[in-house]
Amino acid sequence: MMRKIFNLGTVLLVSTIAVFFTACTSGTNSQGVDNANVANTVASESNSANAAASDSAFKVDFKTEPGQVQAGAPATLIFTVKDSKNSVIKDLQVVHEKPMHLLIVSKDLSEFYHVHPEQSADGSYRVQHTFPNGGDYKFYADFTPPNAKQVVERIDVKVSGTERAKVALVADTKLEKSVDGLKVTMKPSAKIEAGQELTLDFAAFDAKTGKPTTDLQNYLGELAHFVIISEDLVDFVHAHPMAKGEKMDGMKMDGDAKKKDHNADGHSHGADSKETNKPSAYEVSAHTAFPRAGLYKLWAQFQRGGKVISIPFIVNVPAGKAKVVKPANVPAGATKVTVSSNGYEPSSVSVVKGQPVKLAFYRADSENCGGEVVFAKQNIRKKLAVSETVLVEFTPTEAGEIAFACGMDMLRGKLVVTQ
Ligand SMILES: [Cu+2]
Repeated sequence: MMRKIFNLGTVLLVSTIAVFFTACTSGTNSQGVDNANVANTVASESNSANAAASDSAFKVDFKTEPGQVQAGAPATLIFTVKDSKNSVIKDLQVVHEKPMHLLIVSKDLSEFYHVHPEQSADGSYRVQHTFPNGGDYKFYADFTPPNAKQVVERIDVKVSGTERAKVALVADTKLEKSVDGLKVTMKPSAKIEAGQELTLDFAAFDAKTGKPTTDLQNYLGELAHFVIISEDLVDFVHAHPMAKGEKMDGMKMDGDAKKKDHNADGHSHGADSKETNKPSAYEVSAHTAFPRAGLYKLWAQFQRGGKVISIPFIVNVPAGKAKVVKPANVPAGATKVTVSSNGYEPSSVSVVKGQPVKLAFYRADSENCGGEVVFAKQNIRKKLAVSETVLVEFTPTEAGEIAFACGMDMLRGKLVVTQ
């Protein structure tokens, strides 16, 4: 019994990390190269912000049966995940009830599919899918290898057969959509602009009566799933709802007490309307950011009457206000640490036990989630405004490593304390 409880807790913790990891890292992927070629084997794009925290590299061997996918005919999509030593990884973590989430879009973003490859005996993950039209499709295979961070593998697939006319991507003038009897509104908590962290607040209504829905069902363990993709297909965000009133520093996970709290939070994701202090069953929020200026398409997925309903929104993201960028103001004796979409630079600083440490954090731009720096052991937490230089000072009392991270525990660095 104890063991069961522990396992459940682990799964919840892992899945909650994945939510924020996804939303948080989107900016770091914006520098990724969009490979337009049809590729059968694609190496994982390295995630520079997290390179320091992860020493593992994964790749996905992708193939289809038949080898050339035909519009209108079922095809089996086969993904084999391998580690850097080329051995097949057979035990991907189950995140939101599935080991792999596969998001498929047509290159004009007018078609969207969310399917789940399942493991077969040889360790590959397979799913059957029928493409209605010929043309270019983009796959985002979202999975988490054991003891590793989430990986989003991008794969280009060409489907032969008759192509339909391209659908132009045009920003919505009204953030209210009805699909299959479900009306959903979307309200951003702040003005949408590149790099701005915000929450998107969704409310679901019965399209006929106009009344808030009371019959939404959990879909893959959550009340809703959100997928956001940029027009150029480079940025991909797979986010999940946060409980109402949940603060970002709820993500802090230093120490056992916090972990326990956090598991409790995990249970509240997915909104049970029968309990008080929980969001009602028709409103959900996603914490995210649109990394760059340009058009984005977003799909909010709900389940009702056993059917998954995808509600699309198209938003135009303007460039962030031009900010007066001040150069770093590093006092004498301080070590400058730059915070950007590359993470902390340097990410490791050598210091000496018993000698005061003076770090000058400088956040170069807003296109990263490093708005706060946390030294958990030292109980130091400082806000980092863009282009301000913020000093962190203390004296290490023992040799070893002292970790620091952003408020969401995504960007990571360390001090190496020598005797
Ligand atoms: Cu999924």
